[in-house]
Amino acid sequence: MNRRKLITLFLLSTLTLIMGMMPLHAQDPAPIKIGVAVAQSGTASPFGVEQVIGAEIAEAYFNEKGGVNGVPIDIIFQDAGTDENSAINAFNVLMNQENVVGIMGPTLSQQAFAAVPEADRVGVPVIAPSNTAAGIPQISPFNARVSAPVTVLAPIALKTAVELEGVSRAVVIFARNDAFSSSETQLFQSAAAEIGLEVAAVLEYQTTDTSFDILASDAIGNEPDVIVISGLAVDGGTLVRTLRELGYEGVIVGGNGFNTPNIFPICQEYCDGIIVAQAYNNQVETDINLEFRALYQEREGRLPGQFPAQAFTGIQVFVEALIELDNTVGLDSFADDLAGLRSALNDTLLLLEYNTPIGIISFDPDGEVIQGNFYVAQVVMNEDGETGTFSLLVSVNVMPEEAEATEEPVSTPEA
Ligand code: 1QQ
Repeated sequence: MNRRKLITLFLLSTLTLIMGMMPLHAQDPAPIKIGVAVAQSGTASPFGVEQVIGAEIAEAYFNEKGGVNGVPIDIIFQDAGTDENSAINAFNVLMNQENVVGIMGPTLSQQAFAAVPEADRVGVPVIAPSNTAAGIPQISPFNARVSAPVTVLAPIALKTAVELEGVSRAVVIFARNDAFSSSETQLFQSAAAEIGLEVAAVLEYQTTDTSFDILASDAIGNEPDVIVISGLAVDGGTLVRTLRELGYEGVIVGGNGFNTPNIFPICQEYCDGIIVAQAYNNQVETDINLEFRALYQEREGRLPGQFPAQAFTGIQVFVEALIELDNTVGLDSFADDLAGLRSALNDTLLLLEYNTPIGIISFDPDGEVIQGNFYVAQVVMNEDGETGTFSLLVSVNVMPEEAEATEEPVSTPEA
């Protein structure tokens, strides 16, 4: 064999090898990109970091189960910060540069009112993992939430405080520059009126405030036996701390902003006793929750709270809707039609029922979550004054078709 034949043979066999590899490569489809835009920085990050953990656990969990009929999902994180503009920017990067099929985010309702209209313009489905203010699903037909509205949660917490602690005179405090806090306090105030709880004063502050001495003195001066706070984790936790330092000994009811163990290092031993309503409880023994709880505990060395559970759920909604869409229409049929895929995904996700760590959920046509189980917990701090648990007080079942909520007190602590 001469040199030229040898080269030709070499080239031919290399070509065969490459061609042999090509179909294999073509069968290995690109992962499906799902965007997550939550608060990885700023004062909402106590919630956002927990949401990242929930989303990462979901990514690994569903990929382990085969992703979307064999195609893995790839979660693209983009820090949505704590303000409106950062959320808008994160949404734009995910939609227009990363070409994700859908977005889970942002963390705050305040941000959602600014960022979701951007997704609406482009036609990208958005799952809100923690936006609880009134009006969130109505921002856009492309917006659904897995975070139950405060309409359900706030009155439950207040009723529990009255029933368990016998309180009668409240001071209500809220952060006026935050959409969620302003929305939640309305519900606390009307729930107070409904159950005959006297409201001695309604006081306001801003989430950017750093000193709460004047506010706390003012609140205490009204001689309440319960103080009801609608704020976020850092400001709310600092307010609790200040109230206790100034000698307040009554009951404290916190809203959804208190629903993360990340408040523990903020109010420390003074977090003890805060009553808070929750849309998730980690003691629920469904298969999916036991799996989620074990994965979270293995990774974080503690039990999960509401924010990672809702974030896991948001990703689950996307994955299961994508599987349904693939089974019915075939994701391949969209080829390069990303807009068509996004729109079909939005339509599909609104129609399904999901068995998730937060229970069995579905959506109404607006994208409002339909969820049956809620809980009231009380913070129990450990000796170290840094760690603690949400101990379960009451479990509430509010199925929409039932006229009245049934309540059963629970004795098992959340541990
Ligand atoms: C909202 C909230 C916050 C407490 C979530 C982090 O519920 O902004 O709607």
